[in-house]
Amino acid sequence: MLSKLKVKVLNFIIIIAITSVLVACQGEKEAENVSQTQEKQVAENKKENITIETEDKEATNDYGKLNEEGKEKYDIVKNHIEKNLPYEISVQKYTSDGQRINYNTEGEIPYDFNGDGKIETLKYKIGLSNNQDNGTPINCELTMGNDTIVHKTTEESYEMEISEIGIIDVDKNDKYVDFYINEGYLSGGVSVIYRYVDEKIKKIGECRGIVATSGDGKVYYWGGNLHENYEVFDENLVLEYYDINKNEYVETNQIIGKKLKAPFEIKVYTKDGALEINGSPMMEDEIEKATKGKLVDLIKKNDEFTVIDLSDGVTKVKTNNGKEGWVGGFHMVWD
Ligand SMILES: [Ca+2]
Repeated sequence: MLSKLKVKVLNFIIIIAITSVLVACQGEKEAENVSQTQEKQVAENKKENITIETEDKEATNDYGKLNEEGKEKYDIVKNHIEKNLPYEISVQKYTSDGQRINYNTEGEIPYDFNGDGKIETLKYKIGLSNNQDNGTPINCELTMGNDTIVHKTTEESYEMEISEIGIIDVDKNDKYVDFYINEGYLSGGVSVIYRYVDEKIKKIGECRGIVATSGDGKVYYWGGNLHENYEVFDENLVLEYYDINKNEYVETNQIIGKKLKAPFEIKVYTKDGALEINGSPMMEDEIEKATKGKLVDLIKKNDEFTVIDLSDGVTKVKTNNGKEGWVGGFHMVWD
């Protein structure tokens, strides 16, 4: 079972390595846009009513009463929310020799979770099973105000152990800041989203592992994007998201027409060639065999290409050479 996880982690690391260039470039641009939008909003607020002295939470809530550690946690959460990224606390980590150990199994996060101008404290406490040497995180007690709930993993298996506790602001137009528990890992994981409403902790949704939010009700998750990266998320690459208000997955073709920069060499095939390699990971020689005679063009590293269509899980692109073809899933190779 551990080796299965190792493979996943390895897969994940390789994905990061090959996608970070692309996503980092666009992520910076995105961060810039976010901050410009925020500046604009502040400016508009000032124009509208100068008696609204401040929408600034630090000035109106009891931020000043927090100790240094509390302020630090508050600031980190705020910083992530501003970028539409989740703030996550991992409850496990790997030692240098590959052993998985539990840590951060108990803690608290101060924030204004219900928009009343006062800071609440979200307390969490992980419950461990006794089926392994050091226990598996299988439940999490969440406390806010006078309410306590126990989140139990949807399936008490190795795959669905609790991996993170996170904070997100799914919709910046409502007064709430939401929190969630991740079970499992990456695209195989599940995030159960909670909200503090009328002094009660309520479950408001459940989707695949959260990677970012839109700020207007969309939750982006692992497996819903053309490329994914743990550090910086790029909204331009979204293929599907989870709508928190409808509680359902929604497909989008917003990527069509976008010009992207290849972070590594990309092979462009005929559609059936791309379909052959779309799916579970394959070895290099298997890929070669499956795509024999189906190669249309090569996109070199740093070359731009345009996405022109999406169909059956593969992506149609136009290269700099003016050729059109299809790109299948990005397959990782390991032995
Ligand atoms: Ca509050």
